[in-house]
Amino acid sequence: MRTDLYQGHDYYLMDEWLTEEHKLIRETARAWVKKEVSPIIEEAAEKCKFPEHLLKGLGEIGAFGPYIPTEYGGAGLDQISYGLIMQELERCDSGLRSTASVQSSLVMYPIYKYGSEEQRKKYLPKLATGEWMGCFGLTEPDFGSNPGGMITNFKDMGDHYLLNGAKMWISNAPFAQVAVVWAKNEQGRVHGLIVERGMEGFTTPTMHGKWSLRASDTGELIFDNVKVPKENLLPGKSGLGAPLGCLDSARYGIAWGAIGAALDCYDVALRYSKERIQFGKPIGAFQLQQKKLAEMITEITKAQLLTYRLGQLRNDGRATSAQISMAKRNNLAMAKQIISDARQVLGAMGITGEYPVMRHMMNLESVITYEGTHDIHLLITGMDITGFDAFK
Ligand code: TGC
Ligand code: FAD
Repeated sequence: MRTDLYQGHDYYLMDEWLTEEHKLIRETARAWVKKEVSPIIEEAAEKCKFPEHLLKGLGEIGAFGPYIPTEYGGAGLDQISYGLIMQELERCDSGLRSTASVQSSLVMYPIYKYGSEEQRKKYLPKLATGEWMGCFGLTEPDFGSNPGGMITNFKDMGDHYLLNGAKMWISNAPFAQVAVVWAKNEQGRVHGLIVERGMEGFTTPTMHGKWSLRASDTGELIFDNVKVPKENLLPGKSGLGAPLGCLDSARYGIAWGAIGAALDCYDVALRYSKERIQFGKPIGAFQLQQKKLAEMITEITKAQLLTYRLGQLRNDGRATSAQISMAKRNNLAMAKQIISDARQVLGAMGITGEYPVMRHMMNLESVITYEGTHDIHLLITGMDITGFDAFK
């Protein structure tokens, strides 16, 4: 098993912009990851199973609902803190970050933002500790990039709603106690419903055969005449803007997470380039390897600057959805390129589980697709700057 020797990289001295609390939060997450996750992550990815014993620890480091107010069990932190935690988790594995960002931004956030006071009190404290886990059902077999076409629906039966349909590619579904599900009412309006494990007609089959994000559990959500109590409807917002508003928060976390994956691969490649001798010299002494490493730290630094600024805008409540799309798209493309170059620096060792590079490379194939694909985010930027909608 490889010892996790990771040290952060801060080429433009951005730590000077962090508070002592930010640094403490980052160090706490990093130390926990090194002790509890790094030693087992490779095996979890091989087995294609999220290590559920980690949930309690994720709750303890504040990874579930970092920015949800403390009165509901959240950590009450700012957006930079949230980003730093996501960066440290994805530095280890995208699946680990995925588990935390779904819980925080796609389950706790909609319940906090659109839920009733009773719903907040019932669900948020248990979700914050990881005692209950949640998942977010938006994507359907025939509606991925275009969730507005969804066919999952519910009918008002007087004393309850009757939910029918299916969701696919749902992170955390196989073990979640709670699902925030987006479905259309009889008028075709999208609403969020809280569906609980154990409700008759609700099943969550695991999806098998993934070569990416293997340390995260992915499943389907099947609703076959599920009776959902009326008090489980999220009353605060309806329409497609409700689920898309949650995506803003998750996409922001992913932008930080991608930097984490890139930093890990840069860190490994830099160290390897100083140790691996060929032709009588460390390979880091050859210009071609230096080009790769120099470009890696340049691109990481640019992404760090972009994302820190986005965090400031979010703290001020001024970040737009299009700005978030730009960061998610840019940082994923950046991380994918860096990981590909890092794999080359490592030669044959780069394809083994001895190093994390190949696992990160496979993970990012999911991350660049979920929460809006690379192309969808480009079209969001295109629409923002031209005013023309090129989706349809
Ligand atoms: P469009 O007509 O543009 O918008 C419908 C309504 O939504 C509003 N809106 C937003 N509101 C808040 N935040 C955003 N980011 C928003 N984007 C749009 C919009 O203003 C409008 O409001 P209103 O009041 O006028 O009705 O919708 P469209 O059907 O044309 O679609 C636009 C498009 C393509 C950008 C959108 O559908 C989209 O983002 N598609 C990508 C789908 C996606 O990202 N799915 C993610 C599923 S969840 C997931 O992947 C979790 S992985 C988690 C993990 O494991 O980490
Ligand atoms: P499609 O929408 O079929 O797109 C296929 C291709 O067509 C893409 O390249 C896309 O960019 C392109 N395309 C589509 N529309 C246009 C257009 N208008 N113009 C140009 N190109 C276009 N979803 C959830 O709801 N909850 C989850 O927890 C969740 N977790 C996931 C976990 C994993 C591991 C993965 C892989 C996915 C997950 N998803 C989840 C689903 C994810 O959000 C969708 O896969 C994603 O939104 C893309 O949808 P799709 O796969 O159906 O691709």
